Amino acid sequence: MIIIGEKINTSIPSIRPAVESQDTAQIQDIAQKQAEAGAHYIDVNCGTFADKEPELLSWLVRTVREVTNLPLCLDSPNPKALRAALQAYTGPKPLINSITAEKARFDAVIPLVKEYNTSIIALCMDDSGMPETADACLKIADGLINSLTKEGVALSDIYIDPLVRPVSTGTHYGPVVLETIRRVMAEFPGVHTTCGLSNVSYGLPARKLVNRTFLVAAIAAGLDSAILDPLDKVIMSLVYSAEVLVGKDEYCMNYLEAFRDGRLDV
Ligand code: THG
Repeated sequence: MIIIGEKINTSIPSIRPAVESQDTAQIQDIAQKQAEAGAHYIDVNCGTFADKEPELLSWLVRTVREVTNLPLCLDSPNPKALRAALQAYTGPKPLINSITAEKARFDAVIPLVKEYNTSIIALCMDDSGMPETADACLKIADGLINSLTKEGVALSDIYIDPLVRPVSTGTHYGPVVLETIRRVMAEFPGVHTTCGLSNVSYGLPARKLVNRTFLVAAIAAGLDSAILDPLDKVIMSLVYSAEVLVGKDEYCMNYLEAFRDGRLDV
């Protein structure tokens, strides 16, 4: 499971002032903690600062890269911010978060993917909006995978995100995501799937319970990457144990290592 650590995001109340005041120590501390907790990518998002986003995102890139060798997940819909971040970036292949099948956004982001040789998260969304059925989601995913590979992007650099919506606003949203994950993984071998968990529980009490249960269901459907809080010991424990159960942890090595390190919540 490829873990994308979500904690450096200015929509989190404690992060917003840290980014605004360019508090290097606080951002570096959160980056290091996520790396120690087992993240494979560190997501950076300062989307709440619309006009200062290029400047702040590149500051985040430099600040985080100083303390970790992990690649970054550059989380912005804004091509100007993404370009500034990529110019500031040195290190292992980064992950752009994200492109969509909306024509203007696709055309603005694809040159960055090619020029900087990045991996890419592709959201199941096009100019007609967000799909309501797994069939519609698959059709968009199929189009995105085709367009990206035509541009020379390797299947292993593509992460399809079905876009999780709150189950409190539609009973079909849970099954749509799970079916989309299952079908993308079956029909496009080599492509990754990823998603953010927290939207699923929006509007419900005890949200963590719903997020955690959803994660396990999504792993059972084939999800091989997730944007989540790696400092949540319970959620990381569920990742390790679910991966054993779906046959993705040979000899239970990762699970046993996590146990030995005291990283499992039991
Ligand atoms: N797909 C893609 N990118 C995304 C999302 C997605 N980027 C943004 C978002 N959704 C994922 N990132 C976050 C970051 C923080 C929180 C939720 C989603 C958040 N964190 C709280 C915290 O850290 O304090 C609480 C975490 C918890 O306890 O669950 O709210 O869907 N491609």
